Amino acid sequence: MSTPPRVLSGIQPTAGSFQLGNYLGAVRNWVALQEGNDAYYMVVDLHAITVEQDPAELRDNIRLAYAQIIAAGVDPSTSTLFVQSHVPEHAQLGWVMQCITGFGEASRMTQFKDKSARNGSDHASVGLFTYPILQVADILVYQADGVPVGEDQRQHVELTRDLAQRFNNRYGPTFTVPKALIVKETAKIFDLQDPTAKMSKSMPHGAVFLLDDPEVITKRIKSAVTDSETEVRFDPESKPGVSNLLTILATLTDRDVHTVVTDYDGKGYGALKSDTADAVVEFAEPFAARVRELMSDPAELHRLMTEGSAKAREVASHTLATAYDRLGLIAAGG
Ligand code: AQP
Repeated sequence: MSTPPRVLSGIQPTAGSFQLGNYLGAVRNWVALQEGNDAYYMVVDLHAITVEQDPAELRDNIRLAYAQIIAAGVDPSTSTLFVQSHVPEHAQLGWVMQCITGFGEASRMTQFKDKSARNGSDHASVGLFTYPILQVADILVYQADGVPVGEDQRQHVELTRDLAQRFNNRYGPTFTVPKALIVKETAKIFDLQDPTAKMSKSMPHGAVFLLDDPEVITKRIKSAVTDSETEVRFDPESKPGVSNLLTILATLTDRDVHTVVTDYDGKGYGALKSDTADAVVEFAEPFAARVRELMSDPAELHRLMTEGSAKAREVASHTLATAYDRLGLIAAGG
């Protein structure tokens, strides 16, 4: 029997709740990818600290992120679900990868430019600058075959492939060269107040947080920015607000967006908003209840984290030891 492909992905604990885009664009696919793949999913807490975090909030957010991944449908007994900082090999291999990355090469990563501009470039940390290289290590340390990511992360997977090949050429075959799994039908969800920007945890005014109360979620969606026309049509260029609502509704109800549009023949934006709000609440209510249940048993949550990181370390420690050896480092005690 051939071994199933290994896939890997992660999410940052940068807020107490996932926003709808995190779920529809990422975690929902993780659930589907558990089938037929050897899946590794993680809460990337070391990436979250590239910007300043309040320690008490971060601690809560790591647990909440872990619980939300399970509540969304990732099964920790099927997938390897862990917290990045529990596996020190990420940071260790991250250093190795930094040492084979050119400064110019790192400077060309567009996400740094975007994120540092958001935070004011004078305040951007070196960690934010090098985070794509830590991401390279996150992927290579598990010898992942595929990385399910959104289009915005394609450049980072390219960097991963370049660095894996560079290392392999210099020191001998060590790393699997992974492929980006850009899931075509992956929904990109836009900000409800500025539908030209992606929905983001760090832009709370235009985001739908899945752990918010149903009334808050409904109010958010009902006050989404649309346009001055009345016709419900899928046209992301000229009707980004309405198209975003259609994408949300279609993805949540597993329908094609063009099929959804036909339901609104002769109906206005009010009906679309109301149905979209209902669909989000229908998902979010049981999701939040499951998260509360998981959070009410911190010992069990911690046990799952510990088990997940132990499974992850079995692979990561082996890869790191091989990479160190290829580089000419001497194993301690060996
Ligand atoms: N709006 C979105 N539409 C589709 N996918 C999205 N993702 C995020 N926003 C959308 C996907 O969610 C996964 C985890 O994201 P992350 O938390 O690791 O980083 P991010 O992309 O920076 O997410 P946020 O919510 O915007 O967080 P902050 O505000 O902290 O930067 C990724 O696969 C991402 O593509």
